[in-house]
Amino acid sequence: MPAELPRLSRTGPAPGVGIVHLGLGAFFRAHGAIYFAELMKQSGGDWGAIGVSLKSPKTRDMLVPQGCVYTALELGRNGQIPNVVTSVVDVRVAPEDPAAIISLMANPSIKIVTLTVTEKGYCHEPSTGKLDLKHPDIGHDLRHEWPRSAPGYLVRALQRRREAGLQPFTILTCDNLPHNGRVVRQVVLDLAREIDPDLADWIAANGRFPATMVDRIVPATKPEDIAAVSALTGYLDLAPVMHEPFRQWVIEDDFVDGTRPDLGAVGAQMVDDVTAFEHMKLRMLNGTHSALAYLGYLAGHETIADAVADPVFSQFVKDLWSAEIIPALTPPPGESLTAYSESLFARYANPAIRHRTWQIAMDGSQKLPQRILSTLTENYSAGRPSPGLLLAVAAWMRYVGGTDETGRPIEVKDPLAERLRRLSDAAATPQAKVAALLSVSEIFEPKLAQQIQNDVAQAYQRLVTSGARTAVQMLAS
Ligand code: CS2
Repeated sequence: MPAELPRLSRTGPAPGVGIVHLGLGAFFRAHGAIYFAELMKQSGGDWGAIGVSLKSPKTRDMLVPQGCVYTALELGRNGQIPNVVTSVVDVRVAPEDPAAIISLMANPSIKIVTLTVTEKGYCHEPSTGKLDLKHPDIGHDLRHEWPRSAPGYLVRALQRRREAGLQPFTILTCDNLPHNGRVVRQVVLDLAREIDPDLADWIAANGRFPATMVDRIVPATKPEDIAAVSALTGYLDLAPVMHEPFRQWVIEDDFVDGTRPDLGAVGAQMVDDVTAFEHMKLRMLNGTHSALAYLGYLAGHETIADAVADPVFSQFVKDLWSAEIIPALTPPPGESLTAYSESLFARYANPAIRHRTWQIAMDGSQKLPQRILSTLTENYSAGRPSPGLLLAVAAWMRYVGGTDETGRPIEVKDPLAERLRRLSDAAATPQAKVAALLSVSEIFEPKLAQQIQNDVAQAYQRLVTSGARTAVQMLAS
């Protein structure tokens, strides 16, 4: 690292703060924070954000010494465009001082709490959408005033605002969950009801939880990216983010007192109902991302771009869209799903984006239902064959078994990793492994599990006998 370079720092005054963001990771810094920065550049307003890390101090330790500004590097096919993002004003680490986070969120200047806490951060049961009262962090938050979980912070801060006679903040979730607004509303109300039923009634009456669809491909920043940003800009930035040129943000226009920044002026789409956009994106983008991640990883492809550069996988993903996913979707107003699939393919193929299959493979137990299983459910009831999606489910099962095709261990990151591994190890045959994994009812609804069991078992057997790449190739013939 060229240590003699000057460190990036903030040059102008920091904006006023109207937003607290829970779970400050690369995605929000390369997406929402850029919309807010552009908005303030265009028309002012106090829409700066204080980021809160719910676990690790890493982001704070990198960002605070450089005034919380950072480089967002756009990686297009024709070059790289650095942009210094100034809308994040401070970063706090929640476990170091939870009381200070509650006070911050209860401050009347805070109008919106945005969240990217990943699928598992909502502590809900994916099959019912209800708060998982057995979740250890929720158990903690029920017994203690100072919380650990995202729902805990939201509820305790709303409680404080109610006591102070303030309005709630709008809760704007930016995670890839179906009905994400409804999910966050449900977990907040469930937790509030356990703590104080009157608080739950007040939140139900006054709170707002607009659903959103967020989209931008943001691979994790690698050490070599930091060096590349230095070489390009002449300064040292220890917390850059890498992103593709494309971005999309569709937001339900439902804010407390109608108070919101004019995000439409910087390209967000404000709509009454986000459902069709959300289904399109979760199933067409995230669904094929996960399918390419498990099958591509097993076939030895490091990134999505590498996978779709392989003709076997490019045919596979195109067939998934046209034969299995699009037929089960209703296009959002003004969108052509075929055109959307073509633009997705071009985004995947962008060689400048090194988005690792291993990164996308993470947390599959939390991702499969909305990305792949929802389409499978609809295809089974319509009598439509889904050989590619079934193979993707089998590949996930192979992957969580923990050994790749060359016999090397896979580092499986998933909240259910240990349990999945035990289930897989305890079963001797492909059929038995598939049956054991399909019994995990947080992931698979029993009816679907029964419907897909034989087909997934055959697909799993093909993966074992022929390997992932050949199994994918066999689908086309
Ligand atoms: C990816 C997403 O890591 C993953 O699971 O599928 O992060 C994806 O890149 C974004 O949702 C794109 O908007």
